[in-house]
Amino acid sequence: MEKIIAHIDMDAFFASIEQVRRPWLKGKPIGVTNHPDGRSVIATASYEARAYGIKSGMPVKEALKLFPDLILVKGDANLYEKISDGIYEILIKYAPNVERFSIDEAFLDLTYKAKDYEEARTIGINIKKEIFERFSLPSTIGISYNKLVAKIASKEAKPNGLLVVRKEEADHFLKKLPVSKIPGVGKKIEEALKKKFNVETIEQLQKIELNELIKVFHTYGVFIYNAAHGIDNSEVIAEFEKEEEKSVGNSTTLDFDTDDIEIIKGVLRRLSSNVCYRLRLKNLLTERITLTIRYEDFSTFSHSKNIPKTNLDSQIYSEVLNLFFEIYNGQKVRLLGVTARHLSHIPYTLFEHHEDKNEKLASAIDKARIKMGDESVSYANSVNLRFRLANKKISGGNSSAL
Ligand code: TTP
Ligand code: MG
Repeated sequence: MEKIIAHIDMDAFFASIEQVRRPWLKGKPIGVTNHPDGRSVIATASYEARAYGIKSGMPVKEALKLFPDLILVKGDANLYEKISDGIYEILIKYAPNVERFSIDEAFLDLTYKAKDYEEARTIGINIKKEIFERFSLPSTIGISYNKLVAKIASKEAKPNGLLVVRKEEADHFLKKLPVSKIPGVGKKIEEALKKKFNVETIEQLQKIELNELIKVFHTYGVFIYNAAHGIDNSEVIAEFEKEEEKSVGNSTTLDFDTDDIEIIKGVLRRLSSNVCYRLRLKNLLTERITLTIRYEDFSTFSHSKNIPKTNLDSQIYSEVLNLFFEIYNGQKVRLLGVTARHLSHIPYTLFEHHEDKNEKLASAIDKARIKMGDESVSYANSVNLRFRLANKKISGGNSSAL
């Protein structure tokens, strides 16, 4: 059955809120920041300020150089979160499946709520109206047959818009857009596509074969290929379903058994990086790390540690390394695994430079490109099961056997 998905994104969210509670700022070029004294970055700018080139993530100093009359407003994260909660309360009245994607974005699965796109459009109009009546805030909605195209549609319809892209219209709609409109395609990927394939538009990207993209971007190439063709089979994950995520793990059997510490360190670094990348994709932090070692004789040991909440490569790698040296017995290693447990959702990151985050994601993807044996990225449960099947010895001390 073809789905009907809506993506809602509030317009200049923080700036619009500030313009509502300080009506004299309405229609003015404002920038919301944590430190109006110039030490921080612009979290977001009103559309009036965007006309002067002011963007999210821009250092305040740079913004003032570009447009000295910019009005700086100190942000109020608690208020924005409260309003975000209020918007969510409105959305769940319209669809049981609502996925909160960021502080001001959500996906709604309207498949069983709307019999066709016209009904979905009416629901969209009503949602926009109710949010405006309750909070005086403008929003934009994209409606399509999957999350990807719905999200691109809402971006194209901004501000205060509503755009329906039917499945049969999607190809035409996507073709004319630059590749940067694909969510997740940041500056680095954009540059690589230009350099390697001379590709700038989605229409040009559609002409590149899947295997060519995989050669350059590895698994991320599959995502880029699918996105260019409007393919996205991911589900709208309602908030109550999200809680089920218990662990994220990554393990690999090495190409050859080794006791070369440098090789082992390299593999642990990549495993940590892959786990972190997956955590970041799912907006999760971990508080417990488990390292698994299987030696050449198939004996398998695991060792865990509670750590401060994180999803950063460097922090997790250094903890994993400590765990390794605490239990390593000098034998040749056959398999290594890193698992993150005790997961929690990241509180909405405010005032963060999202472009940096994308760059971090992109560099994590780059690292993941390096092939490591029969690398398997999987959830810990399935990894555990496979380990249990092959497990021979059980370790003592404070390590726990799988
Ligand atoms: P966005 O939805 O990306 O931006 P926006 O709502 O301000 O504007 P648009 O109309 O283009 O959707 O982000 C939502 C809020 O998240 C934004 O108002 C402020 C905050 N934010 C940051 O704190 N830092 C950032 O780098 C970005 C992009 C957003
Ligand atoms: Mg927004």
